[in-house]
Amino acid sequence: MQTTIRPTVLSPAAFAATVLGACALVLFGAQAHAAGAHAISATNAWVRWLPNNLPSAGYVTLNNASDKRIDLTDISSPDYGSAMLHRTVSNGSTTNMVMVDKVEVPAHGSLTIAPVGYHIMLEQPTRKIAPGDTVHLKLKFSDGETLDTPFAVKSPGTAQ
Ligand SMILES: [Cu+2]
Repeated sequence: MQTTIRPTVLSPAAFAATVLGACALVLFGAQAHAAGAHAISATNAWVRWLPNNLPSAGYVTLNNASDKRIDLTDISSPDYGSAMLHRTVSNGSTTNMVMVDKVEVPAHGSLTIAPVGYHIMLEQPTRKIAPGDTVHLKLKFSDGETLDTPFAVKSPGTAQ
């Protein structure tokens, strides 16, 4: 076998592939950097599932590692047509849910979205969801970051 080295001319397709490859590397590098710089992290993310297409409730603890207040401002999900932040308000005999625009994650602190208090109301599932599944919620924050967070789906009897 003999290898000959010849000057090569890249075809337009090969050239495009080379350039796109380089761009993908740059993008990957940028994302890796951004991931390391996230101020907010999510732990203990789970969904209290209810049967018969009843609304489910999402719960999560958000930790803010930065020295600035950051608000949770928007929630969306590929798994639900509707995902909203709600607060449970009780005044004596009645309990109501009110929609909340945003909620603060204090600097160097945490926000616990837990039963009795805040919840993420999840309605209109886009697929069949059952206990044991994982659903994904995109949590958007006032500093511009978006946290794609996996939530463990649990049956109503499962307390945490
Ligand atoms: Cu609600």
